[in-house]
Amino acid sequence: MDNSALRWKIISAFLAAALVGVSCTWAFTSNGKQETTSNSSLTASSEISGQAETETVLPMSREKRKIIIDTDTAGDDAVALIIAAKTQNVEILGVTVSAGNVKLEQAVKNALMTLEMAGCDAPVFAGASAAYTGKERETFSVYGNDGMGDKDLIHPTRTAEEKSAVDFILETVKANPDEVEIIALGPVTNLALAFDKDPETMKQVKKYWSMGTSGFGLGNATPVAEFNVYHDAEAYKVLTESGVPVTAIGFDMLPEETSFTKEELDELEVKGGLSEFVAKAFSGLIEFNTEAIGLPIAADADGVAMACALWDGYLLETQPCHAAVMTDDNECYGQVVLFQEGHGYDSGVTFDSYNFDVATKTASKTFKENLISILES
Ligand SMILES: [Ca+2]
Repeated sequence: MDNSALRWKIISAFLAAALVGVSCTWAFTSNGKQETTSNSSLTASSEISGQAETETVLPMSREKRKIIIDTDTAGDDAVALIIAAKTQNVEILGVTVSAGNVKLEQAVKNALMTLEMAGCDAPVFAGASAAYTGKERETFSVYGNDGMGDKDLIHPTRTAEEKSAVDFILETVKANPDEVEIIALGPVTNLALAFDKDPETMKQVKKYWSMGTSGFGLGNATPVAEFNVYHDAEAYKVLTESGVPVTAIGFDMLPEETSFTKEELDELEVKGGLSEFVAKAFSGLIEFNTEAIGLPIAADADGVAMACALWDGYLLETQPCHAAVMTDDNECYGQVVLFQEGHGYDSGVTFDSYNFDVATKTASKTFKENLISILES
């Protein structure tokens, strides 16, 4: 299908949806939670030549968005990049990279390769190779040594831009004040360094999204810490204490229905194109989880975070919190303690600011179906 035909199908479907009264509104519940309600469906029916035909409509952002993606690119970041590249009304101004899942050079290559596969020419900027404190960062990938399943997928034809990630972020935000959203999929070292260099400009970011924290569940790096925060808790502390609005999608937003089974990935792999690319990139995670937890499944934290940020009707509920990041060198390193707004604590503790919105409910059952539609588009 060429682009114009695809565009017309999407427009037609949305007009049809509008006629049956689609609505998507923000509301505040009595306990202070933000809630989105939507009766929109990501599939729409149309009548062609007297025959009913159901067509899948790609998930989209109804508002035009300008985004910067900050990533430590491995398999699940790759899926998130593909989602962003393929979601309607989203302009990726640039992709900034840090070490995390894999070392910086490998993460940059993974980002470039993924964008090429997705047909996206957004520029890529290399950022931090070490943690915010300057310590060499130990990388760890559950996606194989190259972060992409060790399937020899990585042959990008482009290279990263000369400009540093921090300079790109600051110059871009300055040129588009209160218009740019930053979606962070890895340790937020690049963002913390940008806050250090020019905090006033970083306050002109429209909104920050973070795949980070364990939400209200357990961690994956340790029992209390989620991987991205654990890899640079000092950087995360800079972000949470800056006072900017952050929406965090924690590790507890990955219910089983968002995970792929080995059989599902095998089915994707034979389809070729982006489906095969993602299936191969995730093969390392299947192997890791089979050994670590006895389950041959692949969850996609960054993909889910991107869906929360960009897809209309996917993020259903958030809880405003005050976030306190633990940075002492002990078993609690990387834990984020979430004080909920509107919740009375026996200690009587309250805070001036509850700028850290934590995802508590998503349309998780739609994630895989929508992602597969994107991979096949
Ligand atoms: Ca990541």
